[in-house]
Amino acid sequence: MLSSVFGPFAQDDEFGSRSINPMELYHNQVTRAQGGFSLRMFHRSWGIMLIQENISAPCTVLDFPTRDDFARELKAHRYDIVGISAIITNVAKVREMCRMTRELSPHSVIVVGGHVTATPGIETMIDADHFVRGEGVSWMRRYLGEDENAPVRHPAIVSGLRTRIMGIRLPERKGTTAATIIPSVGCPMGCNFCTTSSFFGGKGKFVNFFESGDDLFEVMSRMEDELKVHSFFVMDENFLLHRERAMRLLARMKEAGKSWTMSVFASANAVRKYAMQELVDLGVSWLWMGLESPHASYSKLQGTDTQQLARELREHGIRVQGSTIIGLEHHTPENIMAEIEHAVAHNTDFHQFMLYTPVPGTPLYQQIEAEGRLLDVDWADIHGQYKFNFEHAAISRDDSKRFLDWAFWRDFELNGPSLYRIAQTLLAGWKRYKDWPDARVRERFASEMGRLSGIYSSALWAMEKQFRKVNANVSEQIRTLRGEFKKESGILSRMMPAVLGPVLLWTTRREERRLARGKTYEPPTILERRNWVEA
Ligand code: B12
Ligand code: SF4
Repeated sequence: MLSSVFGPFAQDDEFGSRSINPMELYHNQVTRAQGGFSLRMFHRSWGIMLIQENISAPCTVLDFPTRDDFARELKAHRYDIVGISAIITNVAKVREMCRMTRELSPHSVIVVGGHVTATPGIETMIDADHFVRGEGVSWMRRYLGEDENAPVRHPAIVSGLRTRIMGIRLPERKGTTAATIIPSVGCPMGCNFCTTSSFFGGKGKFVNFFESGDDLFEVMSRMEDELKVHSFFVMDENFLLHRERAMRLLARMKEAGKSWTMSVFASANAVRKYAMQELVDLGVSWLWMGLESPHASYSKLQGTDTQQLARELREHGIRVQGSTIIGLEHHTPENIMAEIEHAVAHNTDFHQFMLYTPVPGTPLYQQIEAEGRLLDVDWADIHGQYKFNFEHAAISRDDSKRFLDWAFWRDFELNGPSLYRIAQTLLAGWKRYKDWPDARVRERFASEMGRLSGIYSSALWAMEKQFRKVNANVSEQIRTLRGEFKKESGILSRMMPAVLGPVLLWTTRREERRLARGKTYEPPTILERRNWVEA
């Protein structure tokens, strides 16, 4: 059995769950200040899905169990191996799961994998047999006596589940949600704070599962068939850095007339290796990019005017998700507001803010430890969304939280709900590409506009009303955008806001009341068996 750690997640408990740290990407780290407009969704534990797909042994994946689910599964079957996947924040849950396994399934070999294994002294904290650092597919194959160098088979992964926005849960029909593709793990850029880079070898290293554009094209075509999708969430820390692979993929897409869209992570220096047109041709529709302070010395940003880059990308219909670190070494209470204003002025579609956080395994952690500046903080509270875990030269722990919270709020207040911003980007892309000669590109924007213009117009109607009390100027801008949508939409979509707008306003207000009462959301427990023969 391969299991992720147990929930519930979005509440404070003795196993390290924290209400501030829900199992939701956007609401946790990106749109958390956006109230009823926050994008809420869950993502499966892809690491164990990948391992399950690549071994021939009968294997159960148990995702987001409760403690009772985990105990029940341990008792229901005789598992030779119990593998637990976790990150450092959840180390106390791993300890408890190992204790439970020893008690309920004493014959099982316990294997702990994932980022949690970088926790200093984990061998003495936790009763497990193996701690697997780095890439897990090859380790598990080797352990089971299988060929560790066999090609990696990609599992069919629906990228997100139970998506919710404006108080409404979106319907989950086959093909409506992107497929996750994992081309590689790690990143060769080796930024000093970056845990994914250091976990898979650090500077200059990473592990590629699919070497070439041809390999990727094959995987994506298979996912298109199996999941009926045309859009992909590419889980690669720096997808665009590998230009040769991306350009070969584009050539294959062109040959086959594929009008796919892709959400990718890439550093600014990697984005700059491409002409805008190449990105659009490739179907890049969502770009997650670090926008660290202009005074930081990260090579990934060098020579790039990131504000201009963000603007340009959005003008070409590419949604930009910025990511900014709060509490870099040079930040002080005097300069940090200006740095946050600089970040917010990028006016990206989404903006993630994270505290500068020395995490075990990274060069930054070693440095701060050597300088004696690490603070004694519970692992469960070291996740970048609460307070510093180190002595900062100029900013106190409590102030770190205040500045972080302010950054989220400022971005929301000044730029409006992210849903409004992505509608803006879609419209810009549509206007630019609706008559484009390449049908693959034209169709992509046309299909999104066709499907969503009525829905966006209705959401804009509700946002305009609801946002008035936050920022009247932005509410006016939302109104203007609604007018533009009206001009560009067909007759049905033009009529939709009159009906759907008030409904969305009502559901948003209801959601805000629920949130004010402390409502939180939990991922569902999922159990999947592979190569399974009932005894
Ligand atoms: C998707 C994701 C999430 C999802 C959750 C998915 C889930 N179901 O758990 C969401 C968005 C909710 C999330 C939340 C958080 N996340 Co997160 N997340 C990721 C992300 C982007 C991708 C993970 C992934 O699937 N990678 C691809 C797979 C293939 O890689 P992998 O998981 O590492 O697995 C490989 C190996 O580690 C190993 N392995 C993994 N498990 C096991 C188990 C066994 C038995 C074995 C043998 C091997 C093994 O084998 C796998 C294949 O090689 C990573 C960044 C990244 N690029 O990895 C961050 C990352 C894992 N998250 C991180 C953090 C800090 C968080 C948050 C605390 C951040 C926050 N404040 O919002 C929260 C925690 C939420 C909570 N309550 O637990 C950190 C972990 C840092 C650390 N050192 O512990 C990462 C590395 C991001 C980063 N660079 O800081 N996250
Ligand atoms: S570019 Fe991004 S993923 Fe790569 S090492 Fe730096 S922070 Fe990590």
